[in-house]
Amino acid sequence: MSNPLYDRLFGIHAGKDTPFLHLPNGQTVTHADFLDMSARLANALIGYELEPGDRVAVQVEKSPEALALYAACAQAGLIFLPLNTGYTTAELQYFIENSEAALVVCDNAKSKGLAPIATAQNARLETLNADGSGSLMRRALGMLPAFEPVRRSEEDLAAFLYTSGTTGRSKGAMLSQANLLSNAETLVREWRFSADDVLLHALPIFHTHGLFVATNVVLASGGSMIFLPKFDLDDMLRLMPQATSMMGVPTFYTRLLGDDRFTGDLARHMRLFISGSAPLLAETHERFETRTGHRILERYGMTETNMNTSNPYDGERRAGTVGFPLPDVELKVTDPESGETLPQGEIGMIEVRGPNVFQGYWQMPEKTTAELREDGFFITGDLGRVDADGYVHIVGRGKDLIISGGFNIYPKELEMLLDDQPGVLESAVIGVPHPDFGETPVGLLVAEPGATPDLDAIMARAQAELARFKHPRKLIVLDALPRNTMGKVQKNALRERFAELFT
Ligand code: MLC
Ligand code: AMP
Repeated sequence: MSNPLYDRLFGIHAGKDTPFLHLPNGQTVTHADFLDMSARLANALIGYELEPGDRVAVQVEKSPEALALYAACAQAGLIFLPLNTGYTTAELQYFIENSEAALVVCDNAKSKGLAPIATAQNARLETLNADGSGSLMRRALGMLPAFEPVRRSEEDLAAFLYTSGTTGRSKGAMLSQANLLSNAETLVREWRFSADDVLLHALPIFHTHGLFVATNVVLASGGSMIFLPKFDLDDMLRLMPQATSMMGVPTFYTRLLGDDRFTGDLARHMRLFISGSAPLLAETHERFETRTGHRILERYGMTETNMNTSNPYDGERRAGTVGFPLPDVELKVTDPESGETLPQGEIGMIEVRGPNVFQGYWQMPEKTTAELREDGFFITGDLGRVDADGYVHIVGRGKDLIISGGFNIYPKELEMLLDDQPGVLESAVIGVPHPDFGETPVGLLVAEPGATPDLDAIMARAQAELARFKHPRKLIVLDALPRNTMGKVQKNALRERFAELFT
């Protein structure tokens, strides 16, 4: 039976004793081992009486078993919904409810808090811990290592990834099998991945970058990965000589460059360094080339679209640009107000269309209509221009978004929390430059008349409710927020004023 995602990423490796995952402890998981694990997990999932199309919400640490759960969902026709390990129980409640998940898989440490939420949702709750233990694997280990993939077509949904909006709650971006496959196969060709590749994989596997770019590309090419639980500088330096390629957010590159042990010698065996998820400073690009002789290949994508553009493998990788639209992606720059295409070279809203573009937001037809045009163009929210040579430049964001170390933070979510705190009249959250994370959030508060907000208590509240990466790095009380004649807070003025807070 046909199941294109499973067949083309996983099934092609059936019976192969070739390495797939090299673990930091020196162990290797072969393709055959991995597929055994996936089949056992698929059997376990089906045993929970899940139906094709059901959502499986997964908040677990990175491990081979966690990755096999992705494969198992593909094999069993279930929709994989990975969640940032930093999310608090309060944040998770929304995702579980909104997606109407049928199964929630979490770490033991989170299961107590999630149990009532899962019960209220009529969802099953199983555990999977960083070391592969937990109720899910316990059950899977008793299953057969064979599972006939559930029949699916390319149009069927494979995954939901939640992405926040400038206003309101997070939206579940629905990605079809074709969305994932078309992008993976394009990237293998564009970036020349092959079975000889060993990718140094230190990204989390709950976002587009680590899961759909890095992992799918390695799967589609038959290569292997040095699979690290997280970015650890010592591990990176120790293992880089065994790798041929690396994908990372800009923080990976600045951290490597910040360590004198990172030399051209360590990177000699490498064929390709790729950066994305946030802007790579031209200065980082240049320092990296001076140190190693390698020019980083920068590409541009997002949750709703996977990858849209890439600098060329052969040809000039231009610092400060994200390269050309991928072969099957159309890109245009439009007037944000009218939607009309602008003359070449002008700055406007980037819109993209192609087989990579998602199917819409889960149960949010108005949001889908607002961002995904009827003719298939997706309004990215990124402002950019295309230069005379065809290179795309991202020059800013039309959406109010902060990217810290590759994680997105929507100021609105923080502002709503800050506005609710005792003694706070109003607030504005801005991203300011940060040497390690690129940008970091700062909360600017205006006190109610006569009140003195307790900043420590407010910070503690934010820490209790929001994932660690979203915590404001600093809270500052101002007399008033600058506003334009329309009454809109002038965040640009605030960003300028506080630009040097951390640099
Ligand atoms: C961790 N922390 C962060 C953070 N990551 N804070 C702000 N921003 C981040 N990105 C917290 C930690 O919990 C810790 O809290 C403290 O900050 C310092 O931790 P650290 O040890 O310095 O951080 P580390 O764990 O090393 O993580 C940093 C990182 C990681 C950059 C390696 O964030 C990372 O792997 N980022 C990649 C994100 C990513 O994959 N993005 C792709 C999205 S897909 P405490 O309390 O312990 O001090 C996408 C589409 C596309 O955007 O185009 O790719
Ligand atoms: P996400 O929705 O988490 O997938 O984040 C996607 C956003 O990250 C994009 O809309 C861009 O704003 C940003 N982004 C991704 N890659 C790059 C890049 N190479 N340069 C600048 N911004 C990027």
